[in-house]
Amino acid sequence: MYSKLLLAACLLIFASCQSGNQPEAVAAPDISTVPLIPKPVLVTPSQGGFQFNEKTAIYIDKASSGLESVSGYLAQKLFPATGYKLEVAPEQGNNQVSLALTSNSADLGDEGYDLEIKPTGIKISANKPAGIFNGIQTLLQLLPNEIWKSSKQDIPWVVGAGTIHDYPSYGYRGAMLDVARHFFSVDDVKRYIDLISSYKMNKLHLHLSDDQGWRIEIKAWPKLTTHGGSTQVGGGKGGFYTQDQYSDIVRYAMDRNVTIIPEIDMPGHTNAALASYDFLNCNNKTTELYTKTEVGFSTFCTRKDTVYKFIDDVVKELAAITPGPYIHLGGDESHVTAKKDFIYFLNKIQSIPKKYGKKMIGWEEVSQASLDSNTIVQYWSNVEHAKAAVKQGAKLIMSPASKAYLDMKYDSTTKLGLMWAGLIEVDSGYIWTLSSRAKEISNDNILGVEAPLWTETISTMNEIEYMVFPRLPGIAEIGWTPDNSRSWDEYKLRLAKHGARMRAMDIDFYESPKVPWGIK
Ligand code: IFG
Repeated sequence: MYSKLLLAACLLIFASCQSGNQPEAVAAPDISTVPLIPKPVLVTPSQGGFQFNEKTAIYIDKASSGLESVSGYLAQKLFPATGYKLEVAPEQGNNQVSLALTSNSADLGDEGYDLEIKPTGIKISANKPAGIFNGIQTLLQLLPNEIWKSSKQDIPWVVGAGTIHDYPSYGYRGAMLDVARHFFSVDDVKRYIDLISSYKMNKLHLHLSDDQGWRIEIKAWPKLTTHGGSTQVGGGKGGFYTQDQYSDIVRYAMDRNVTIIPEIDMPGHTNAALASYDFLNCNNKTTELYTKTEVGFSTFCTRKDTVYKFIDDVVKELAAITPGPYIHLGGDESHVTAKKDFIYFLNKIQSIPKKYGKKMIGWEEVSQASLDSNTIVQYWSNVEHAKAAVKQGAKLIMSPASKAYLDMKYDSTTKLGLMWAGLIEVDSGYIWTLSSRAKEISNDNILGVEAPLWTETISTMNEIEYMVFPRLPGIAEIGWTPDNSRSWDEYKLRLAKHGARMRAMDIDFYESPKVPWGIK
């Protein structure tokens, strides 16, 4: 009886707090029961909730500059499903989502936020716009799943009251999309950015060149795309991004707190370039275009000045259209490059990104050379290379193939994907921590995590989504949520309830038998 009275009282209080002509009071969900991914650091529910309506506005704190983009993003994300056009209000008041940059919470860092929801309004505060963006992602996940619908839904847009204090464990939380084996359109890449940014991932590494295709226009060397971009695995027509299209992707990503990291793989994985320009080959003969999926058979000629001039031209043009601080120059699987030539090559190219104001990232094999102090090493399969990198003082991006390669099959029945690094079911892809790969590798050597999707066997957005979901949300959580507050037994229940959100996002995800999808 008592609890019924209490509930009635809460509903009454809730109903009376709302401004504007409110429909009958609606129960507000307890925010600690909403299946948020990644799991926030601290969620404190309180009674009642906030209901959006056509008068709800956004307020930008007068002392906060640089919030126009995130404010526009919030309005753009809310409009399709609610039909509410959130205007920016000139003055602070009730029935608003107010955004403010404050520096009174040091533990938030650059990407953390405080989200406060009261019946009278919502407030997101952070030290930087990135934190506001991440607070918006959490607010969107607190809204009904229908918020992802592209047409107006007539439901009460209610968010439970309470506060969330949240910030990431690692600064580098990323995904990689291989657009070289199979080419993907600008729209597909933008969809991928929408998806990874909704889980607070902030890096997208684009694998832009490989044996099967060169995917970015380089004006000084046009045949890289007109010839080298003309096909793909299986012999299809391939494709490439003009520099304008690449800049469009970069802008779209930037508006979603995602930094684009372009990769031109070298000296191996270079057949598309070797087929386009003869001088890149030691025998001065172009190779044939390649549409199968072997690796390790190609190499730039490492002793020609013309090759380094070519690389300089490529990096110069790429750096000019890449506002982010990183350029990835590959370095993996150079099986036909003599070791001394490989090391000579690596020692020469590391200065090129720096010349254009960028930091170089390389796959773990680059740690066989003497690493420039700025070079970042991406660990993927041989932990000895990762240890060698740490010994040289390099920072690591953790992408262990046996845990984070999203092209690995889920189990032996998965039609898509490969299995050379093992099978990665949803539980296995979640049950690991970045600093447990070797005792010599501790958190102060680690920038964060990245989940690569290689596309030898993947050629459509649906196939991307099937291989990437539901494992990517787990990777996002490994990068965001403290290890000591993560457990598979709790996560699998939250992921099960989160399934409805992925369906509302039109994600064609793999319904793993490891997850109790039916629970409420
Ligand atoms: N290894 C190759 C990729 C791709 C992958 C497929 C790296 C760094 C196997 N290199 O992973 O090009 O073929 O799982």
